[in-house]
Amino acid sequence: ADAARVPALVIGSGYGGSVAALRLAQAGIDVQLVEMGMAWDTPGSDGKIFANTTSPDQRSFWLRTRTKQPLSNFLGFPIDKDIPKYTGILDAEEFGGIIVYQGRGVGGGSLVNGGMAVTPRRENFGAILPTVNADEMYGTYYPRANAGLGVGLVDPGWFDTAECYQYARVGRKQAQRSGFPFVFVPDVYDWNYMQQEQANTVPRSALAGEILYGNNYGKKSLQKTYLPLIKATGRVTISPLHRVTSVTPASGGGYTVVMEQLNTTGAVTATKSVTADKVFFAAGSVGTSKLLVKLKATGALPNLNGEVGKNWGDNGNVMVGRANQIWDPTGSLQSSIPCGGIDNWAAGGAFAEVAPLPTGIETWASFYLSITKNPNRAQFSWNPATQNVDLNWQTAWKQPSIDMAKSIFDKINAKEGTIYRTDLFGVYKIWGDHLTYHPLGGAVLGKATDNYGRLAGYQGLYAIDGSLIPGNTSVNPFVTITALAERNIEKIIATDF
Ligand code: FAE
Repeated sequence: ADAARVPALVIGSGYGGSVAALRLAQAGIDVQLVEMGMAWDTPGSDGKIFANTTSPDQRSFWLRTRTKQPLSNFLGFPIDKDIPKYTGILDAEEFGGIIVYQGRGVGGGSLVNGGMAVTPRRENFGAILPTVNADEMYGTYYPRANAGLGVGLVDPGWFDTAECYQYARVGRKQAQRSGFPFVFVPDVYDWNYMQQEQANTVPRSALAGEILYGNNYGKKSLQKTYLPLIKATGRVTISPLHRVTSVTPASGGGYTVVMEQLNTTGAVTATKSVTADKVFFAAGSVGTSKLLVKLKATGALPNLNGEVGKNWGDNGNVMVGRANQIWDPTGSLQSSIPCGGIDNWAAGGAFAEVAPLPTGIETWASFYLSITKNPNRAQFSWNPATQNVDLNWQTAWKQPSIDMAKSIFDKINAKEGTIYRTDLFGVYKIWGDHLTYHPLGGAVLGKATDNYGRLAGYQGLYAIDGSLIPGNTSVNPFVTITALAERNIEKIIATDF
C-alpha cells in the first residue's frame, strides 16, 4: 500500500502542472505527474516527432477520424481530411456553441501553441486578477515566469528585412497608416534559430509551417524548459497516457485518485488508483472544470462550492482575414510564429496578433487572431442524462468580439480600399467566431478557491492552471498562467507542507 501512496499528485502537465511539479520536487517533495496525452519523445516513420501543419496525419488530432482544422476552408474549398484515430496532439473539443482547441501530451498547450509570451500591461492587471497583489506579480512572478519559459523578442533590425516576416511588415504598415500602434510580441521561439532557418543553414521548423501539431526544432515548449528541470530533480514520476477520472477523500486521510491508462487508439487498458496527500488540478481550464463539476455533482467531492464551473471565458478570441491590394503581397514564405500585434485595447477593446497564413503560395491575405474584451461568461454543468459536462457558451456571444475587432479592421479596410476575406471559415463567412485557443476560468481564484488556489471545501486540493483566471487576460494567457502558478505554489509549499 505504501508504494501507491504519494505526497503530491499533479493532474496535467501544461504550464500550471509543470510549475507545480518542479517547485514541489525542488522543495524535496515526491510528485506523480499524470498526463492523459502522450510523451511526444519518439519520432514517427518520417523521422520527426511532430507532423507538419500542411500535411496532418494521425499525430495531429486527439481521437478523431477526421481533421478539424481551425481554418476549415481555403479559396472556398473544405480542407479537412480523414486520419486514423490516435491519441494525437491537438484536441478540438466541441461544446454546443464553441470548439475549444487544447494541447494533449506531456507539455500540454506548450506543444501546440504559437509561443507568444505576453505580459499584460500593468494598468490592465486589476481587471484580470483583482485580488492578486500587482507589485508582487510584476516585481517577482512575471519575471520568474519569463525567465523560466525562455521568453525573447525578435531583433527589430532583422525583422525589417527577413523574407519570412513580410506578412507582419504589411500588417505593421497598414496598422500605422490607420493610426494604430503596432507592438512587437515576445515569443518563446529561439530567435537565433529562426534567423538560421531564414538563412537556410538549419532544418526548418517555423519556416516549414510547423505550429499547430508541434514544432520539431526551434520552439522552446515546456519540453525544453521546465520539463528537463523536473526530470533532473529525480523526484517526479511522469505518467503519460493516464487520464484521471476521480478524486475522493481517502479513509486514512488524503485522496484516492482513480486513473485510466489509455493505448494510442484511446482504449482503456487498465484502471489504477493512487492515494495522494495533496492533489493539484492542472488539467487546463476545461479539464479542471470538467473534473471538478463532475466530482461535485456525482457526490465524490460534494463540499466544493457553487463557484466551481463558473466564470468561464474565451479570452475574446476571434479570427479574420483581409484581402490586400495586388501591390501588398504578404509573401509565400511565412514564419508560423507571429511576432507583432495591433494594440487597440484601451480605445476599442481589441489586441490583434498579426498572424501567418503559411500556405506556401502568395495569397495577398492578411490574417489576424484578435483577443478582445468580450464580457460574456459561460458555465459548465453536469448532464446526468449524457453523463457529460456541458458548457453553455453560445456562438452569438462572440458578437461583442467581432464588434471590437472591427474597431481595427473596418478602419484599415477603409484606408487601404480593401475587403474582408470570405473563403477561410466556410463559404462567404468572414469571422472565425466558432472557436477559442484560450479557455480561461471555471475554478476562479478567490471564488472557487482562496487567494492562492486552495479549493474551498477540502484541505489539500488545489487548482493551479488557467481555470483560476476569470475568462480574459487582455493578451495571450500562458505567461500569466505560469506567473500565477509560481506565486501560488511558493505560498502553498511554505505553508501547507
Ligand atoms: P494546459 O496547457 O492545457 O495543460 C493541461 C494538461 O492537462 C493537458 O496536457 C491535458 O492533456 C491534461 N489533462 C486534461 N485532462 C486530464 C485528465 N483528466 N487527466 C490527465 N491529464 C489531463 O493547461 N497562449 C499564449 O499565451 N500564447 C500563444 O501563442 C498561444 N497560442 C495557442 C495556440 C493554440 C493552437 C492553442 C491550442 C493554445 C494557444 N495558447 C497560447 C493557449 C495556451 O497554450 C494555454 O492557455 C495554456 O496551455 C494553458 O495552460 P494550462 O496549464 O492551464
